[in-house]
Amino acid sequence: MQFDQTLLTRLREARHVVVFTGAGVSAESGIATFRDALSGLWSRFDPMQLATPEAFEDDPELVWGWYEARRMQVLGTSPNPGHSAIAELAKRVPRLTLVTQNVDDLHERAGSVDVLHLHGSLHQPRCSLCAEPFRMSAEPPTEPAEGRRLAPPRCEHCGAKVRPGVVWFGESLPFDTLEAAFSAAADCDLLLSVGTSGVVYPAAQVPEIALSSGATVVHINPQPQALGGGNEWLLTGAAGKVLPLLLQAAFDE
Ligand code: BV8
Ligand code: ZN
Repeated sequence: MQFDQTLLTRLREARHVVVFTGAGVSAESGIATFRDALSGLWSRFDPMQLATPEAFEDDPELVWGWYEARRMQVLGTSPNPGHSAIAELAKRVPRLTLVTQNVDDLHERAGSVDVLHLHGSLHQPRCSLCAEPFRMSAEPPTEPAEGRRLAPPRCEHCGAKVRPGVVWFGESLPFDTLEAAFSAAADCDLLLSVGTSGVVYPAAQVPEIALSSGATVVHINPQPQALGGGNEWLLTGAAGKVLPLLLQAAFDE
């Protein structure tokens, strides 16, 4: 894969790089992207319907079962070379801020630290009433993660239902995390947007803020992306392939 020298120079000379990831960065770890995450029991549902407070209110066992199946899937897989390249990039540039829309912990397991999770995490369930964190079993699944209804556990503190620690549609994003992501985007020289279709707001504002603040924005995606012009670049391909090659071309040749 050939990279434009201008792009390589900008990455090498960047003072502050933001990496903004979506479900695509976990695809090569076998984690279905959000829209493909509905198989089996859930194939008849639109994720937009299930990932809402109303759905959990309406049918807690269906929704909790879906998140548990997804959590088990994450526990049963591992980071891919895309996650590892992002962790490696943090050692090659003066400052890197990693902002993810993903609710898995594959960035952390690849060695990234201080990950800004805009949409929460599968691994931090909490009480739906008093917000007390709830400790889940952390051992990988014995049987393959298949779909079944599951009653959500009860909070040890107040007895209310435990809910997934994710941000549902219609819910606000964690304010401090979003603020930190927006200010990093406004400050950075270069933003890598990896594996996101950029349809979900306000997260999708992160690359827009970087671009309007004069940063170079590089999309890494197998699908063509509509580019705004000037400072936007597209590297067509899978994150697990493109990112290691990009680092090698920029820092090792
Ligand atoms: C809020 C956690 C308000 C849950 C998620 C109408 C217009 C505009 C906005 C709205 C609207 N109606 C409602 C809204 C707001 C809504 C929104 O944006 N809706 C969109 C869909 C229209 N947003 C919200 O509700 C947000 N909250 O606005 O609050 C508010 C304000 C004040 C007070 C109270 C409330 C909350 C949004 C958070 C939702 N939660 N996740 C869960 O995971 O179950 S979002 C979820 O979908 C994911 O986290 C991800 O971020 C998002 C997108 O999922 P995917 O499409 O699967 O993933 P992605 O986009 O990353 O696409 C995959 C990409 O990877 C593709 O491009 C593919 O080509 C590429 N790819 C595939 N393989 C690879 C690859 N790339 C690289 N390598 C590969 N190998
Ligand atoms: Zn409670």
